[in-house]
Amino acid sequence: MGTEEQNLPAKDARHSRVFAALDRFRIEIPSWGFANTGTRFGKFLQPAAATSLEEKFADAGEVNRLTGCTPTVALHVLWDLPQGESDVARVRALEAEHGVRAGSINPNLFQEQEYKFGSIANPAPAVRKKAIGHLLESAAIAKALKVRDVSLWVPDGSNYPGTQSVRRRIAWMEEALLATCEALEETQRLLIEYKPFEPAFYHTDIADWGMALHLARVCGPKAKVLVDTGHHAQATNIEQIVAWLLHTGSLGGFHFNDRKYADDDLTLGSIDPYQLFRIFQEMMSAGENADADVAYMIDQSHNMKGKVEAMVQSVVTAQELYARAALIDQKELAKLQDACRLVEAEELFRDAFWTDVRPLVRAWRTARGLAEDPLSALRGGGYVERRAEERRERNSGGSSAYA
Ligand code: PSV
Ligand code: MN
Ligand code: MN
Repeated sequence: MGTEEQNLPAKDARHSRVFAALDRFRIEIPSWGFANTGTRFGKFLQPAAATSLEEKFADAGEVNRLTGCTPTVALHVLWDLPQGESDVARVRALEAEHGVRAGSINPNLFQEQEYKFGSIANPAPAVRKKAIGHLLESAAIAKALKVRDVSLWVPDGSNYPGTQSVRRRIAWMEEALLATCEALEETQRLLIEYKPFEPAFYHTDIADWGMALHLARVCGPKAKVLVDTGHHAQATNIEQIVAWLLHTGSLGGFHFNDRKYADDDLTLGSIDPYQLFRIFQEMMSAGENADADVAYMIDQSHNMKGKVEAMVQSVVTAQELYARAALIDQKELAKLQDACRLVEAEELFRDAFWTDVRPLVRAWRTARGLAEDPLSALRGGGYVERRAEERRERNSGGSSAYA
C-alpha cells in the first residue's frame, strides 16, 4: 500500500462525509483578485495580471478547471461592467468561452469624487440620489444576468467626532437599501457587508453585524448579512456571529480572506487556518445543507503572490478546511456538549482540525477527474507564463488600480 493510501482514514462514515462535503462545496472567486492592485503607498505590476474583463474571465476559468469548485466569478460594477446593462451580452459570451458564470454583482460606492463625504449616507440629497441610482443600476445588471446576489459594501463614515449626525445617516441608508430591495426580483438578494473602519477612521455607517442585521430587517426577507472575515476588531468571535446570523435566518454569505492586523486581504488560512475551520464547523453544526443558501466567496487582492497561483492556493485551502470540518461527527459532538464532557468535546473538535485530509482530498480529485494537485498542475501547464507573454506590454505601467 502506498503512503497516500496509508494516510487515508478507513473508508468509513468520515470518509464519505468528506466526499459528500467536497461534492457540494462551491466558492466564488473575485474578478479583482486577478487584476493589479496595490496599497495606498503604491502598486507593483505583475506581467500576467488581468487587464480586462476578458482576461479576468480567462483566469477564473483556469482556476475552475483546476479546482472544479469555482463556477462563478464576482464582478465589481465600475471595474468590470462600465457600460452597465449593455455589458450583459459581453459577459454571456465570456461565460460560454471560459466555463464560469457571473456571480455576485458588487456595486461600487467608493471611488467617485462626489462620495468624499459618503454615498447613501451623504447629507447631500443629490449625492444620495446618484448613489441610489447606481444601486438600482446594479440591481438591473444582476437581473439581466440572472444573478441572485447584489453584494454591497458601503464605505461611508466620518473621520472626526461631531462632524456628522450618525442617526440621520441611518435613516438615509434605510431609504436607499429599501429602494434597492424593492427593485430586486423575489428570488434575488441584497447582501449587506459591514466593516468597522477604513476608509473612515472615526465612525463607519455600517460598522458591525448588528447594524447590518438591522438594515436587512428594514429591507425584508430579500436582504441578508454578509460576513467578511477581515472586517472585525481583533479577538472578535466570528463563529459566534455566524451562529447568531444562522439562528435568525439572516446569513447571506461570506467574504473569506485572512489577516494579521486589519483588513489585510491575505490568502485564506495563511495566518489562522483554525479560524476558518471554526466557521465551517459552525455551518455544519446547523445541518449538512445549512450552507445551501449561503454564498461562500473569496475577497482577496494578491499584491505579492502570483494572482492565479494565490487564488488556486486559497481555493485548495478552503476545500481542505471544509473537509476537515466535515470529519466531525456532529451527533457525537452534541452528545459530549450536552454532557459537558469538555475535554472530550474539545478533543473531538481538535482531532478533526489536526487530521491531515490532503490524501483524502487528492483521492476525491482523482475520483472526480480533476488534477490531483491543482497548484503543481498550474505550474506544469504553463498558463501563467503564456498569459505573462500576452499581457506583459499592457502591464508595463500606467494602467489604473483594479482596472
Ligand atoms: C471592502 O474592504 C471590501 O471587503 C468590499 O467587499 C469590497 O467590495 C472589496 O473589499 C474590494 O476589494
Ligand atoms: Mn469584502
Ligand atoms: Mn475588505
